[in-house]
Amino acid sequence: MRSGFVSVVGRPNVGKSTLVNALVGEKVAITSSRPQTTRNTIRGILTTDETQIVFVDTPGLHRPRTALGNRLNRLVYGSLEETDAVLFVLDATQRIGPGDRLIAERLRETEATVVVVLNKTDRAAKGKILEQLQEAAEWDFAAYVPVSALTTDGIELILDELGPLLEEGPQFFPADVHMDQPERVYAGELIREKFLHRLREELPHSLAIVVEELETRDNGMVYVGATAYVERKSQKGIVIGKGGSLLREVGAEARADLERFFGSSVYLDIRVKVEDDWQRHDQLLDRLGF
Ligand SMILES: Nc1nc2c(ncn2[C@@H]2O[C@H](COP(=O)(O)OP(=O)(O)OP(=O)(O)O)[C@@H](O)[C@H]2O)c(=O)[nH]1
Ligand SMILES: [Mg+2]
Repeated sequence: MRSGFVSVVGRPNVGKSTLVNALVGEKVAITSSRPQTTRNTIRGILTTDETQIVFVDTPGLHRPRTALGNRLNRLVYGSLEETDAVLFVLDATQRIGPGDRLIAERLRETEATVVVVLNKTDRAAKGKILEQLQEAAEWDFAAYVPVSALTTDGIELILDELGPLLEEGPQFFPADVHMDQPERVYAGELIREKFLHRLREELPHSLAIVVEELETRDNGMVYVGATAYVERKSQKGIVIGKGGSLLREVGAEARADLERFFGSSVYLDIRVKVEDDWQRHDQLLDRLGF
């Protein structure tokens, strides 16, 4: 078998997680229009008869302002040390900026083969796409592939580029496994995603979900007990909503996803707690599972 690890890196919100889901063909990572949705490296696994590619989705790279931000950046650059290839994702709807250039500089120092993926081409004019590709070509990376992770247009072209880079190696995961997250962590992510879709501005960054209980009851129902941590008292009310409305809506949406995932009915219980400034404290980050 030929196999390898491929890290997916780029600025926040360029579509890295959407891309990994498209490549794997399963929802392994949550996505949202809020920057910094991904907070951990998440492995998504694509297995065919002769190959296995382990895609490593990473948090968006940005100038860190908190202990959490620092951890995430270190995590991303750390992941590059064990990788065979890198997908460097750019957003076709935005100009190439200083953030992209900084990442490009760092990537030029790595030994891994770098493939540039220009994403969101469904929302950009042909002329703009060409301009961006030309501008990025100055970095002199191994290949440049325009795609839409959303419509999956061009996704096979990425696999065509990666195929020849894989070397003879072990099968890291069983063929039917698509991700490496524990069920508890994945369940927490699905819940967080529903909050992200409904919360505005800074609040998404202040939210952490911990699933404390996950068990199948005698009647076959899966019980999920989760806590939503916010950083300030004022945020608690927002997360709960008027008369509990937001929490109810998020709960219903998350439950539907969880039921699909577990293939059984789910009882979901979400509590909300305030944990002052958890993003800034290393001890709290440990406890919240970062
Ligand atoms: N139109 C369009 N939107 C896309 C495409 N890929 C991703 N998006 C959208 O862009 C937003 C960000 O996508 P994510 O996959 O969460 O981005 P990310 O790079 O993983 O973001 P972080 O984890 O925060 O760094 C979401 O609203 C996606 O639906 C695409 O090909 N076309
Ligand atoms: Mg992401």
